[in-house]
Amino acid sequence: MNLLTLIEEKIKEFETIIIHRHILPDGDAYGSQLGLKYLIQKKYPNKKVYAQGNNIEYLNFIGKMDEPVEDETYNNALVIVTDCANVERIDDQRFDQGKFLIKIDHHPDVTPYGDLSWVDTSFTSASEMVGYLAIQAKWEITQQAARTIYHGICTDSGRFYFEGTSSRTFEVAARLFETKFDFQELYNTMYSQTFEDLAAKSELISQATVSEYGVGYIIIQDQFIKKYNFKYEDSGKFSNLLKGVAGIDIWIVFSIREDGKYRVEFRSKDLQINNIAAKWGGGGHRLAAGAIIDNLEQAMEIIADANELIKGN
Ligand SMILES: [Mn+2]
Repeated sequence: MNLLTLIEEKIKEFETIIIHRHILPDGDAYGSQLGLKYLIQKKYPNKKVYAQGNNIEYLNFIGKMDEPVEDETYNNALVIVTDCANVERIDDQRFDQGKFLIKIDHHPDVTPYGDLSWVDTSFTSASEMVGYLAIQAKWEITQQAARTIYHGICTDSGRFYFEGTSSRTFEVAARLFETKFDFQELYNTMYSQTFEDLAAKSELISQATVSEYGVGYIIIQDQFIKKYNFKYEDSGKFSNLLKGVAGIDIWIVFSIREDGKYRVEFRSKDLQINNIAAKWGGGGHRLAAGAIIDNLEQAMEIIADANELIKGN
């Protein structure tokens, strides 16, 4: 039996299914988690399917998390974790309390986990994997599931722009479009911003630094977050502010967290960047990675490494 059939079989077997994804969720985390939930609910209306983890306000238009389930609910449950490479980053650490654990992810398999693991870095997104699973399993795809999964593919692939976009990505997207979900409404929502957002971006751009080798970086401090009334987890939306700027080959955003540490988002035009993230205990894809560091001295070490990387190529 192939891997996808095994996953299908497990979903068929369990009456309770609990789906987790990574902390600081993005469109793909939500898309793969909720998309899978909606698909299973349509296919098996009598099963109990729960999405767990913190509810993130800016993703409410995609869907909402379920209330945290009771610990006992895990006893006879199938747990599926999507879009999360390592166990430390799984939102709600009870993920290992179920009867059977499945990992579905498109990041490099640095820390393998799960009784069953479907990891394939050739997918743009975990959402694309979930869409692909639905097609292979011949599950009915509702407009709600299609919208959710499509959003995840769009955010992780930069709307079919980033590395990894393939003919399969378009095949999955085409199948989602067949449901005739309102993609204009989705685009209008996902690409709309407030004037405050625009002002905030303009402030960050004006404070950005570009090194002589072409490393562009932005530092987001408490003051900025308070000024614009952002939440700490919102800073992810600035990851690509310096993308597509001539002369910038690597762009990095350091943003303060509630605990005083800094979240680092690395992006690169074509040089492999995830090695630098891994040096600080982070990881990710070749051209898009993340890490958490303690202070701005470490940030400067990262900039120095990025400069070296460009210099050496
Ligand atoms: Mn992803």
